[in-house]
Amino acid sequence: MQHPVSDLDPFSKAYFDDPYPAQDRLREAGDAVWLSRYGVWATARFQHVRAMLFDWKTFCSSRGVGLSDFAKEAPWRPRSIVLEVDPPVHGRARGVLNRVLSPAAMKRLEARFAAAADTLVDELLERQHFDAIADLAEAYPLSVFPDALGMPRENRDYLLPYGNMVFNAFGPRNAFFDKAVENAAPVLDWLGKQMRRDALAPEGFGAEIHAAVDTGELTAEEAPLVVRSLLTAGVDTTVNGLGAALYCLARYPDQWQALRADPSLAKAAFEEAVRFESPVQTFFRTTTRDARIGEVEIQEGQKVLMFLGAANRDPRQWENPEIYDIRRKTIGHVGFGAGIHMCVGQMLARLEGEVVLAALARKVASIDIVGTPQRRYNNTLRGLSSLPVEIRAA
Ligand code: OVM
Repeated sequence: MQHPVSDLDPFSKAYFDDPYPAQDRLREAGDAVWLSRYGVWATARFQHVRAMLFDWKTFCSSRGVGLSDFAKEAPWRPRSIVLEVDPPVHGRARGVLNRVLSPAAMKRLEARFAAAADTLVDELLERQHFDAIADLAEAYPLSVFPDALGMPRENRDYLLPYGNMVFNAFGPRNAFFDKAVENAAPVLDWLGKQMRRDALAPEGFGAEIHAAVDTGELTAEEAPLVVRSLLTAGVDTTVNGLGAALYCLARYPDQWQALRADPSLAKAAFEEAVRFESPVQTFFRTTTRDARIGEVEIQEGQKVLMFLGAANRDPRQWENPEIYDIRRKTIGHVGFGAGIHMCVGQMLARLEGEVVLAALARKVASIDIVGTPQRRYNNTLRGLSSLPVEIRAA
């Protein structure tokens, strides 16, 4: 068998600390590479990641989008009926979420989300010194998303440990996973209660999902699971997207100045941060039949790891990919995926990113890193746990 092989562990601390040299090697090794440690295929090239995302008939999601193959192992939690299914099942829950998170729905949230961003940035300007992750990248989504969903108030901060658990669970059962599920019981117990129709406010994403039971789009058993998808995918992802943008703008002062000079670039600055850091780094697919990735032949029933982050830095696709450039044409990046499973919350994420960065651009003169950034280790998500900063008012 003539195919590239690598013993890289893409779920290790060493890799997370500096993934770029390993990503370069994977991309250069071939169209697809056998990862011998895990017995899975992988591709780090943009062209192939993109093609896989569109070819759901060959590269399915219904056997799980993590390392575990649902055809061989029971899922660790009841499977998501959006993420971990294929058409035609996928279309029903997805259709409901498309409507709940539609552009019209986003328009209705815009003023409230922008006001919350302004208020938070004003508070942070009073403090000057703060942690850009805890006090902004986490605090902002937690101040708007649970209300938009209509969640009960109690234990809303469980959203972060819960997300950390699920995104670690897409990888191997390593030390990062073990740590994330250490105190799972109370969080999972809480989660079960948040999904129910009677727990959710009469207005909000949650109520709108449950209303799809009345129209026959979802069954009463399915609706709580669709709410669970929002609880799972709605916070940690955005936290790391915002964290990525803040880390970029703090590191690259010329880009920060460009944003200040033209706050209408806020949306673009967020999008480029999603490309540049790729908060969701990887997902798997499973082959439903014999397949090809470029020149490499892959048999039916194989797990294939898509390196979204590496694809977003593939020099075959991007000019100077390692440069954060808010004027870049980011169209086509796979930070939100692509094809039928492409992030259903992307417009909500962009709204949050845009209003936070626009508020900063209008009100803040400088962002300085005043302590050592700390990385948060997660099998799927890339981001920091701490970014001490000092800001000055414009
Ligand atoms: C879900 C789900 C969970 C994690 C991520 C995600 C990025 C979806 O439960 O449906 O999308």
